[in-house]
Amino acid sequence: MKRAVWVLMGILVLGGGSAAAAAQKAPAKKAPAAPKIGTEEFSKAQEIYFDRCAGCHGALRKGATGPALLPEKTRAYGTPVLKTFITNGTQGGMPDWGRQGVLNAPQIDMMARYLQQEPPLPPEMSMAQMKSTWKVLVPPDKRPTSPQHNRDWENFFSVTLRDAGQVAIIDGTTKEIVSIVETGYAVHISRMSASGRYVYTIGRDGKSTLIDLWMAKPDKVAEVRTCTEARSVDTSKYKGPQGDFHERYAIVGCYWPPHFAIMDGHTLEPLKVVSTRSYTYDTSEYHPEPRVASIVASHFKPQWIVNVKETGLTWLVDYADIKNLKITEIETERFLHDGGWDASKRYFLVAANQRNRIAVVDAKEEKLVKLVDVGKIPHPGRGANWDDPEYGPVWATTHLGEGLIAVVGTDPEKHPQHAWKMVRGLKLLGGGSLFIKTHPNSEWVWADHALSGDPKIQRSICVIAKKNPTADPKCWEAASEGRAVHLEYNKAGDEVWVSIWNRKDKQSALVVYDDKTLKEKARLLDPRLVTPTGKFNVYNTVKDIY
Ligand code: DHE
Repeated sequence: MKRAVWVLMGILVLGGGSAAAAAQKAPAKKAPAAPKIGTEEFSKAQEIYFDRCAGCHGALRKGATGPALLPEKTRAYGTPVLKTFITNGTQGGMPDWGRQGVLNAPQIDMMARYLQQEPPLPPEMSMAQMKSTWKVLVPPDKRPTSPQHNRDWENFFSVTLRDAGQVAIIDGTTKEIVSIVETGYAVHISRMSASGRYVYTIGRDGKSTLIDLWMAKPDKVAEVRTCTEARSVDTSKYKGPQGDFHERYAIVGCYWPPHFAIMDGHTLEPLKVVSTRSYTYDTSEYHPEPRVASIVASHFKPQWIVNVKETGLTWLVDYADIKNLKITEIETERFLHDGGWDASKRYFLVAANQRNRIAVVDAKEEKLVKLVDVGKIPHPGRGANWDDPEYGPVWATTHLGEGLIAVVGTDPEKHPQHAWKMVRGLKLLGGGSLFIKTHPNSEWVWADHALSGDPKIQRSICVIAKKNPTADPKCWEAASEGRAVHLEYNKAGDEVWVSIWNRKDKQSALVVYDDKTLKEKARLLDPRLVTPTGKFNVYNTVKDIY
C-alpha cells in the first residue's frame, strides 16, 4: 500500500496519470525507440523496480552498487538481453531473479521493457507530508513505567520478517515469539534506544516504527514515514557533560529523497530534515541522489556518523543543538555502505564497496585516518572485533566479490606497525558473503555466504578460530534449502542465531547454535517466521557488541 503511494506520486510527477505515455515522449536522441508498455504495466514494473532493483541501481537508475540503467544503454541491449540478465543474474553480483522464482516470465518481460523507458522522477517529501504520516499510537504518559512481564527483555531479539512487513520480537532465553509487530515494508534494520527499552525499525519504504519492549506484549507505540526509500536508523546514545540524550532523538537515513530526518525519540515526531545533495568529494561533480547508507551513534559524543554513499562523504552530525546543527564533513571514499566501530568505539570502519576499500574515521579527532585496501566488494555488516594472537586488536570484513575475510589492525597505540593495514586474508568458501560476527566471550568468528550463486554455499556458514586464524575454517550447511544469512549473538555471548531465509511460500527458520561446541541447540520453525533476515539482540545492539 505504501509502495503504491510512491508509484502513484511518480505517475503524478510525470503528469496526467499516463506515465508510460509520458516516458515514451522523450526517447534518448540516438537510441532505438523504447518498446511498448501500458500504464498499468508501467506502475507494476515501477513497484518491482523499487522493491528489487533501486537499492543497487538507484532510484534515478543512475547506478550505484549496480550499473546505471539509463535508456541509451538499456535500449542498446534490447529486450532479449535484458531478460537474460534479469533471469540469470550476472557474475558481478546481480541476483538471478528468474531462476530464483522471484519474478516470473511475464514479469521479466515487463521489467525488460520498463527499463528501456525514461526513468520517472520520484517525488520529494516535505516536512508537512512527513507529519501527515506521523501517528502516536500510545502516548508516552500512557506507557508502562516498568516492564510488564518477567522476561529478560535485554535478551530479546528483533527479527526482520522481510516479505511479511513485520518484525518478530523473540525471547532469547525461552526462544518464544513474544510478539509479531506490523512495521514498514521489508524492514532493513532494527536499532535500540540507549536503555534498550525501545526498538526503532526502518522499512525499505521509509516507514519507521517505535516498539516498546516493556509492554506486556511488546507492540508499536508510534510510526512515521520520513522518506519513500530508506535503509538506516539509529538513536541518540550520548549522556555526559553536554546533556542526557538517552532516548531523546532518532535519525533515519534515506535513499530517496536523499536526506536524513531527525525525530523525537519518544514519539517519532519529525523535527528536522537535512538534504545530502552535494558534490562528489573527489571530482566535485553535483550529485542529485547521494543516498544515506549506514548511520551509527557515538557513545562518547552527541554525534551520529552518517555515511553519504555517492558523494563519498562521512558527515559527523552533532545533535547537541538541532536548531544550530553542526556537521563536520569528512572526505572518505565513494560508495560508502555498511560499517561498525572498532573495539574501543573511537574508530568507525565503513566499506566503500565499489572501491574495494575500508575508510577508517577517527570520531574523536573527527578526521579520516586511512583508506585500507581490502578484497573485492567488502560487506562487513557492522564487522567483527577480536584480539589476534599476532596483530593485537583487529576488525574484519567479509566480501561479496570473493571468498575472503580481510582482517585489519585497529590499535595505533600498542600495535602501530599493524594499525589500519590488512594484516590477514582468510579464505571462505566463496564470494557472496554479507555478514561476519563475533563476541568478546567467543573463541570463534562466524561468516555467511548468503548471496553466493551456489545453492550449497549460500546455505553454508563458516567459523574461524580466533586463536588459530590460519587453520582451515570449519564450514557446514545450516539447512537443506534457502540461504543462511546474518549472525547474531545472544546477550551472554554463548549462542549464535542464524536466519534460514527461504522464499515467502516456503518454510524458513532460525537456527540457534551453541557457540562453544558449534552444535545446533534449537531450530525455530514457526510458520509465522516468514523470510527472516536481520536479527538484533537488544543488549548487543545497545552496546555495539560485534
Ligand atoms: Fe542491507 C545493513 C543497504 C540488501 C540485510 N544494508 C545495511 C546498511 C545499508 C544497507 C546501507 C547499513 C545500515 C546501518 O547500519 O545503518 N542492503 C542495502 C542495499 O542498498 C542493498 C544492497 C540492496 C537493497 O535493495 O536494499 C541491501 N540487505 C540487503 C539484502 O538483500 C538483505 C540481505 C535482506 C533484506 O532485508 O533486504 C539485507 N542489510 C541487511 C541487514 C543489515 C543491513 C540484516 C544490518 C546488519 C547488521 O548486523 O547491522
